[in-house]
Amino acid sequence: MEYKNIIVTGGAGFIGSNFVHYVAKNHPEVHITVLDKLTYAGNKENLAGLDKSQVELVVGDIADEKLVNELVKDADAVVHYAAESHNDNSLKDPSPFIQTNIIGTYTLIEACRKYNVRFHHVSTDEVYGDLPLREDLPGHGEGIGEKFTSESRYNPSSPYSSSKASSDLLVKAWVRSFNLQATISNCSNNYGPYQYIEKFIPRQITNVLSGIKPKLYGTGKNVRDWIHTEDHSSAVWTILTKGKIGETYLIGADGEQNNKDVLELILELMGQPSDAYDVVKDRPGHDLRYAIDSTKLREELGWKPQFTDFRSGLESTIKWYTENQDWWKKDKELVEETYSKNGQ
Ligand code: NAD
Ligand code: TDX
Repeated sequence: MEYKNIIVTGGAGFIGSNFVHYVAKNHPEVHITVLDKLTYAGNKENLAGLDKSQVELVVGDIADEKLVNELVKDADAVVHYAAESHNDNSLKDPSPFIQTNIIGTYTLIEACRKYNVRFHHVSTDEVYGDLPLREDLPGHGEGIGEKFTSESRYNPSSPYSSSKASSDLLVKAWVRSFNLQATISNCSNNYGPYQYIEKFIPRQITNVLSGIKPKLYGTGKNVRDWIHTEDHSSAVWTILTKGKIGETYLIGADGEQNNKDVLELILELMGQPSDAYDVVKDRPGHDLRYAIDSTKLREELGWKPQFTDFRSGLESTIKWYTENQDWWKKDKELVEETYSKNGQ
């Protein structure tokens, strides 16, 4: 299926803006309307350099029914990235997570139902809760049943992940009850350029660049399944254009790493001693391990990740934060002050 006029919600945030750049570069015939509220995590600069006749930014809220209806009625598809996305923030104040992630998604799917517009919902592996650490499993977890699939049980841990799980369930119900033309994807942890500096990898890189010691939560044994954001973009485009309506696809690139190893690699790549970090207070309810089985997406839709060398992906991400200090420096003090008040 081809789409000529798409709306990308949250297209001024980290993953959304990477998707907008990806589509602008690889599919120049597609017009993109970015609908973004420009919260603290959204930044017009993330769309700098794009042709304004191809990419239009509308600053607004996905929960604004009137605005959403006006935009959706003229679109072929909505790719929905907008969300409150940070677990730590959701533990301090869940309310914007409920409003944006649940009410916002509801507003969008109602508009898509009304105008019969294709909807793709971008979600997270965190809706499935966590897996035990491999070291705690018999045989260190080699074998069947150790990764999330689209059949895994929903079991979210935090206000963030439960609000995302709620939004997934709304989309599933709208497909079944109203024949909403929707697909869902649940992706693992992304890294790459334009990621807001509250998140693990950019926080540690910009700490080193600012002469602050990186901060590791708890034991550092928690495992995340890292994927380069450009691979997430190609996967979402594949699902949007080739995915089967009503299906859920899990996106991952077999990138499991524990936080301590990732931090030590950042330190090594930045020329620092491997123990030059502080251990800080752990996150309450901290999920132990995420791991994605993306066989369905690979075998049914023929998708394959390209950026699977984590070391070189991390090197280019470090280079990006080093060369774009104006992009993050203005926020650094406030982000660190907020963490520090929380003992992190
Ligand atoms: P982000 O916080 O960097 O960006 C979110 C964007 O949404 C920002 O531009 C923000 O201004 C916008 N936004 C927030 N509330 C809005 C509202 N009410 N109306 C309009 N715009 C609003 O987030 P991200 O890390 O780029 O994540 C994007 C999506 O991908 C989210 O849905 C998230 O759940 C999902 N996801 C993220 C990851 C990850 O590793 N970061 C992994 C899997 C899935
Ligand atoms: O300073 C830190 N030190 C640290 O050890 C921070 C900010 C995090 N951590 C740990 C917590 C996690 O185990 O690093 C890991 C990654 O943390 P985050 O970057 O906050 O990501 P996570 O909680 O795993 O969630 C991310 O991936 C799934 C995104 O923020 C979500 O939006 C996405 O759904």
